[in-house]
Amino acid sequence: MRTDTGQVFRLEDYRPSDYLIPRTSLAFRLHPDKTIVTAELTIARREGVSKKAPLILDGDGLVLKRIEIDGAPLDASAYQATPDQLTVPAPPAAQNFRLTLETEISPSTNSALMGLFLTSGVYSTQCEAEGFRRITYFLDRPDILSVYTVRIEAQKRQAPLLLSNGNRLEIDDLADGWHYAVWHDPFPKPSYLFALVAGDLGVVTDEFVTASGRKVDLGVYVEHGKERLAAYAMDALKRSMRWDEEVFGREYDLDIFNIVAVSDFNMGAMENKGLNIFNDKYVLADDETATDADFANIEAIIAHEYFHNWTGNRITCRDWFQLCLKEGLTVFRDHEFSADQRSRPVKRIAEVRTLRAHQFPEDQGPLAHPVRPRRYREINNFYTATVYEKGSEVVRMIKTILGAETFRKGMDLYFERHDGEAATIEDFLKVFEDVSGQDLQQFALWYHQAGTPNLTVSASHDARKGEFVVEIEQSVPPTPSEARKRLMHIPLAFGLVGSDGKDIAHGAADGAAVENGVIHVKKRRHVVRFPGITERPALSLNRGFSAPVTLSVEQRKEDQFFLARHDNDPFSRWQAYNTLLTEALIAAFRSGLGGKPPKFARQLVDLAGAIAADEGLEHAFRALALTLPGEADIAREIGSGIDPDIILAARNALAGEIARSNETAFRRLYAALEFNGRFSPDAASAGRRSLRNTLLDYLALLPGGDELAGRHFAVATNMTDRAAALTVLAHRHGDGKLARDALAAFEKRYHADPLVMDKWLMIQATAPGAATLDKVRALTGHPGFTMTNPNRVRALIGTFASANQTAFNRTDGAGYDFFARAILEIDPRNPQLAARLATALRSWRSLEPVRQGKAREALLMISGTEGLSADLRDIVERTLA
Ligand code: B3K
Ligand code: ZN
Repeated sequence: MRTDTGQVFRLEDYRPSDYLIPRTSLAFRLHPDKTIVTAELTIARREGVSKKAPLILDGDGLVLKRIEIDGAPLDASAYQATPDQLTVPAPPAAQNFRLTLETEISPSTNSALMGLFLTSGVYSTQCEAEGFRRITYFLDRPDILSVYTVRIEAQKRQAPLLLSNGNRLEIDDLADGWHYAVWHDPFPKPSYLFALVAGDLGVVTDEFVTASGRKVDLGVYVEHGKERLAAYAMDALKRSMRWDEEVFGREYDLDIFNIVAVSDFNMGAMENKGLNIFNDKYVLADDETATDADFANIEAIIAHEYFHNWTGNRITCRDWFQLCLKEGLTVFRDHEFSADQRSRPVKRIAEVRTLRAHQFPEDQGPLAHPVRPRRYREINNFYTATVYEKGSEVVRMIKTILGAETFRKGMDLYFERHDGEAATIEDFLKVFEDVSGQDLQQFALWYHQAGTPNLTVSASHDARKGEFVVEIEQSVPPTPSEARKRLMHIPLAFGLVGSDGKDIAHGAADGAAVENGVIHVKKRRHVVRFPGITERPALSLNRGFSAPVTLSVEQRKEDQFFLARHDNDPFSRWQAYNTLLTEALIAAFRSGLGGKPPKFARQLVDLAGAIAADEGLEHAFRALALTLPGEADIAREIGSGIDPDIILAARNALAGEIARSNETAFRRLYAALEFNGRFSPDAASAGRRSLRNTLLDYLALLPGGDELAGRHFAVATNMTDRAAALTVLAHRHGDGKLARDALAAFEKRYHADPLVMDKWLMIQATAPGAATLDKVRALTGHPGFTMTNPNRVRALIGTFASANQTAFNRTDGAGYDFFARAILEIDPRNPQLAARLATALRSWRSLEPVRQGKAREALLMISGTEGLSADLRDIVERTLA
């Protein structure tokens, strides 16, 4: 483990390296704790660099066994090797030379899961961001592009399968039961995209013929016996390949594309060139084991990693500050893919919910950073919702500002101009300036300034003048990265909705650039006047969530209700009802603080029934509209002085009232949505299940609710319904026999399937109420749980901290204490996992004083511990700052 050196990396310090590595040959002789890695690097001094420039390579925990230059061993005085660095102070004067390095590494004890590791009998790698330096000394930075040839030797019985990037050149037997394979990747790539897999796995194969008629062999490798569970992933891969050709004009470039599923992995998946490595959670699925949400995630992540082949691999990042160049853009691409494969409005609502749940709190708390950060201590801590999700929103805004056609021209130019390069955000913005002739300087602030901008809006109608006036003011709150903010360019899509629900055509407005239904907010304050408006319209704002901002709109309740029923933009229609619900819940929270029971408007409660029954709306849309804002959503909107118990009580009260008032309609619909046909994971079928399960959630609050949920559980024919019913039972009727029986039945059925048991752990970890802590503590001793597998830890401890407001934030601080101890136990083994978990404490300052004090104690306990990893120390210190 690397302990903290306290070193801060700064964007302005970037400079090109003195040396390049045009070719890299690696030979692995695989052994659990004595793998020999021989690297033969062609080193080239960059044009114009002094012959005296020392060669300094990165390492991380390495032991150097042998070093040669141009075939001659190096005298001990000619180099210095520490675990973290190799220095050759006076390399040969020639422009090019060959450096041979031999290192010995231990994959079986590599519990950090960075570099080469052996878990569950499979050797695999993870090199992004800086894991390659745990394999051999290298210029381990993304602007060093090299052509790799990789030879893998292993015992054939243990590892009949030997994979690396690119195309396979050779495979043959060796003496004593060993064999080898040689792989060659013709595309120069950064070291973070190197990958190796060796083991004994099953495979599903298929092929894809590209638009230009080239055949690509596809393989999805999984544990033996699980091949059947890889069918959906394979299908998603082929759909992704076709989509990228059709929508972005991007064809796959190698003859082989492989995906390998592994069960111990720190992240979702990794886009290594031609050899994507996946957390098995995002590959394996069938109706018996996966929920509709799992299917949707698999589709999105398969697409995401595949799309990286062009946005990330062919064009990579100059340095890690540019991470959003590949991540934000690739998230945008996978969002568009899912929108095209499923329902665009439903997908958009889901994206915005995710953005608000993960990115907004980050932007509003101590870990806020710009989409393109300017400094970091540990780059692994910057794979954040801001870089990914807000990064995607920024690309979406470019498309909104330029229009679809010009955006596509810009993307084409980006691929043409930068293919084979390591690029920057400036390069990316420049292509759009070049194709559009627009100056994007002010817009670029979205990359440079952290914080969620707020727009304060009010509108008035002058019937006599026939004028509708909208006043907009922008502000960007200070964040740790920038105390003072500059004014942003915010593209605000809008509509003026008439009493028939249709948009009123509006003539030229003055006071701001209004173009194609978008107000371009660029100044602090805009007054936008719409002439010729005789009837007072309802103002529909930020349609499709055109900008990732918060809005404070002065709006009449009647207008909000009107939009919730009639806005012709489906996103805004959902938003209007969601805002009404949120406001009602905040009011209920405030009256709860004063010890008064909440009161909810009849109209609000009745609207739920009307939405549920509206046949003009997709099932999935109705389900999303009927899902009340989560406890964390409500807390975020309240902002400070949070008491999660009062929020839960308010939310339960509203849910109960909606259920009681709409009982008849809900029961009828619940029955009508029953479906006994063949399972399909498609969006329409999933939407139907989702609406029915949302109704179950309400009906379970009524007398006999536990029996209803018990029945739903007993007759379920797929995991979506089964998990939904189990959640209702465990969360709403946790003390009852039906809940206990269902949990036991689920465990009995799936005890041998760790991924399904993760759901069982998660459902229990998220049951509201202080008592859940003891349950979670007990579950850490369950035979299916282990602190050494990231998926298990995230399912039980991660969800407990990030998704159980009441139990985690217990007033006595016991939730924080348990959590802090778990993090300290994990950190020495797996710093990345520990650091990622710790971000669950980022909103501690918004809690009421007692909980705030307890959370701070837990953070101080972590930061006061000696020998913390760089990863964890960075998060904890920024959280406390
Ligand atoms: N690029 C990887 C993430 C790597 C995370 C390293 N800590 C997966 C992805 O975003 O596609
Ligand atoms: Zn990615």
